Amino acid sequence: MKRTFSIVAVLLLTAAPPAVAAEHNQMPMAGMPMAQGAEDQMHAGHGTVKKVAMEAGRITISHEPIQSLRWPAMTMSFMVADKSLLKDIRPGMKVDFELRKMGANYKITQITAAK
Ligand SMILES: [Cu+2]
Repeated sequence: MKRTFSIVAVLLLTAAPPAVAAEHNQMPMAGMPMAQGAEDQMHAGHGTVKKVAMEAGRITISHEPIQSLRWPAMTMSFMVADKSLLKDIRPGMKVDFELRKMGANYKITQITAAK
């Protein structure tokens, strides 16, 4: 057991985030169209609300394809950047929303009833 732990520790140290980030910044733009700048890019989505979990800051949406992310239509659960975004949102509503990559996940940064 102890031995397993030390191997895991070595692997974690090897993959230390700062080294990876530095390497990533030095990559040329060519050949990686979507990756660079994806962190602060906005993506617009449209869909129907299936479930709202305001306390958890989560919402489930059956969304249409999102071209800018190359996502097909699907039903999925999203975190919202701020729980208060959900205060007027109810299941069954058609909504327009904006996604932004925050850390490892895409979070909803704006959501309104579709016009
Ligand atoms: Cu999706």
